[in-house]
Amino acid sequence: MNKKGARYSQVMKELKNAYEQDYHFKDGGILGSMCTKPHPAALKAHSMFIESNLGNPGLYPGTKKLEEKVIRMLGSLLHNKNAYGHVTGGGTESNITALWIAKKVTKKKEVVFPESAHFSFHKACDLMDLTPVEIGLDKNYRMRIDEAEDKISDKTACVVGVAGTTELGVTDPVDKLSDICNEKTFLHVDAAFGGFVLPFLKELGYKTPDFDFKLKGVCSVTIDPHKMGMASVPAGALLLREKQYLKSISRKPVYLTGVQACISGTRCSASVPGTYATMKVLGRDGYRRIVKSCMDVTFYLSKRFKEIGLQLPVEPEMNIVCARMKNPIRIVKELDKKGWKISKTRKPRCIRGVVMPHVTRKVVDDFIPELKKVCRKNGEI
Ligand code: 0PR
Repeated sequence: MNKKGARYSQVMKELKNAYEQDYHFKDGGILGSMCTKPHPAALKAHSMFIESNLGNPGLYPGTKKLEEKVIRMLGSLLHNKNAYGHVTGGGTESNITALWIAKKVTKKKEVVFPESAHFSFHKACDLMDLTPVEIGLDKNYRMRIDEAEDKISDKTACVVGVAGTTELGVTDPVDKLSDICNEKTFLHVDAAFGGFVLPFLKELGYKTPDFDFKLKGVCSVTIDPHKMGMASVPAGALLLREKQYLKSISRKPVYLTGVQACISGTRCSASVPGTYATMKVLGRDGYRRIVKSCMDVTFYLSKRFKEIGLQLPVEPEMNIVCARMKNPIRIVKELDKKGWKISKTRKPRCIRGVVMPHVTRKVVDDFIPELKKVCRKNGEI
């Protein structure tokens, strides 16, 4: 820092320069992100509540009430109007908190999750000295239930099922996990991505698996408003079936104005009104329209992948499409140089398109010829 403050206009010029170096959803080249341009209501609400800090809730009773309403709305989306929980900084924080609760409640150490689970579960195991027990995948890249059943034991602190895997967007057989856990073993569902997709796919008439509190064995669910919920970053949420789960991690520091039952102390709370405003303005109809339009583009992208001779490991179940590649790293690198930001997967080796609302048919039409050239050059097709 300089001794003397710099000119405001000079600093703003620097910020503008940095902003221009970033990639933006509106420019169309981002095909590998699970986030998108937030809804205008989120932007407005977020800037309005920029001072809020739910780490000290007594000072922000208005924001606190909005958080309760957000939890109720998310709960009703996930078949539990009476769910407990809080808004977090995202899927990682929600997943770590879920395992923290499971550890406290059960006093056990093993966490059973599929190989396809997000790496936040490994972070959680590292942090809390829990033992990961990874389960293999079936031919559709879902958790193998026979293996899970074998490995769930009296040492299990938590079983995790994923509703919308990060890489392929498939959903584990959570109904079967719920039966196996039978309300005795803690079952957490990571619906960070799928939570704002599956309920609306169902309303659109798709055959979708049950994954939420409708299933008796499900104890907690991660759902991220900052992904398909169209809210401003960072906005995740953790929902819990029982009040005692929150109590197991709560603290009441004497110098603060309320209880904290979460990892963060001071926390970014502007995303709470951001999420509230977005959910209220969109309503179920709004989300259904968004999911429908993402799925239309998803099917279009998968058709165009096949037309240029690529193979899909699975047909898309939500708005994620993967195409097999011998060398996805090289393909992604070459596309990157041309301004296309698509991601890759480890298992199976693929390039991965996440069809968020900013990925339109026009984006696909511009992308496919470039992809074809790169694939031809590298002997992929
Ligand atoms: N659970 C699942 C199923 C996820 O897909 C993700 C994130 C998480 C948990 C963790 O969520 P947070 O990143 O909110 O903590 N999946 C993406 C990933 O890590 C997130 C992402 C978002 C990646 C935007 C890129 C990007 O531009 O790959």
